[in-house]
Amino acid sequence: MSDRTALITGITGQDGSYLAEHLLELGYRVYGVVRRSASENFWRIAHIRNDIELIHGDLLDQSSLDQAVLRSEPDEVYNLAAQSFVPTSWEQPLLTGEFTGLGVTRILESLRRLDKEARFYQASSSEMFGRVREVPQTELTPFHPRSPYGCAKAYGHFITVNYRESYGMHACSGILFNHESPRRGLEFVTRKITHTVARIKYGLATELRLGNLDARRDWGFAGDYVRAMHLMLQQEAAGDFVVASGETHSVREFAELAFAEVGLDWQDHVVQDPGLIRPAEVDLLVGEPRKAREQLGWSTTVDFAGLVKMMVQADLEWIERQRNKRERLP
Ligand code: NAP
Ligand code: F7E
Repeated sequence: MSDRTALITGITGQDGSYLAEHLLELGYRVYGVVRRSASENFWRIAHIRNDIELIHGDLLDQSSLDQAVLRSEPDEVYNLAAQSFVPTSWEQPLLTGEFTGLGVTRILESLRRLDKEARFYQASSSEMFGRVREVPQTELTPFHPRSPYGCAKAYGHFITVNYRESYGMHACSGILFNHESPRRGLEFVTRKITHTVARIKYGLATELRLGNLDARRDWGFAGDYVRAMHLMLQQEAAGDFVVASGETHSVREFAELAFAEVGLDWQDHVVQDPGLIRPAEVDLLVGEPRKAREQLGWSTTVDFAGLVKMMVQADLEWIERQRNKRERLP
């Protein structure tokens, strides 16, 4: 068992919930930063709500981050909070820059001034590679972001490197490729597909509207990827690591497999919607996770087909539970 303490921003998100579970299993005391909201959004952490401590704070508000650091006295800080949906970053480029970019500096500043010994993890993204300069992408591949989100993440990445080099902080950046799960937000393409497939199967929908079917992503399971975050902070020297499956698949392939999982043909239901095409696209992402495998001893437990199956089955069960709940209502 560990006597270590972790502070997680973005604990209500997909990765935050899996990371909190993982750290609790390792015996950590876990604190999470949550934004105040009129209606709580804690469904991903409901099952561990009594095992963690939540602190109100916002990446826009320096004093709340200071308070979170002072109250939790963390050994490790995981900065997972961000405006993380790429299309929204074109609609709200300034806010995305504030949360996803400058927010990283705010939390680094809290640590620099109050707790320089705490180890820091920054959630960097394959979206920084954008119009890719080489295939596959490694820790040394130059960035060419293609969205305001990618630009903000590139800033967050380099400010993390800068605090490591300027102040000797143990600050790591995980360049994570797409990772998914039944806890993924419904707006992301994988969950949009699996949730709609389940709705179609139950007769609640007939079509699935998608944008670019040819876009290729390197998709993995979020539960695997949060283990890599923790491993990075256990290394003697801080560094940057690509975390990826090393395989690439198209949106079309994902849809084909998801419909096949429930015995349907994707071509009978998928409609291409030009309104969902992005102003600039990242066409081909595939990561080379050799450094993470060799230095961290990290590996995946779920492959592409396993991920699609897991997500479709979870959405079928979720809809089934909703139906049963409704039937039990008087
Ligand atoms: P997510 O589900 O969208 O979660 C984002 C989290 O950030 C939520 O808990 C959200 O809180 C919180 N948040 C947003 N703005 C905030 C603010 N101003 N102050 C405090 N908290 C704020 O994202 P995810 O998929 O778990 O991803 C985790 C991190 O990894 C993100 O930084 C993302 O950009 C990055 N990343 C993700 C992937 C991926 O494939 N999933 C790949 C590479 C990098 P609310 O619940 O209040 O909205
Ligand atoms: O899109 C295409 C879309 O929104 C994947 C975030 O976690 O991973 C995520 O960003 C691809 C794109 O994820 C639809 O054009 C087609 O090419 O699921 P997504 P993303 O943009 O890759 C990175 C690594 C992050 O860091 C981000 O935080 O799918 N696509 N049709 C569609 N995408 C969506 N959302 N909806 C569609 O209907």
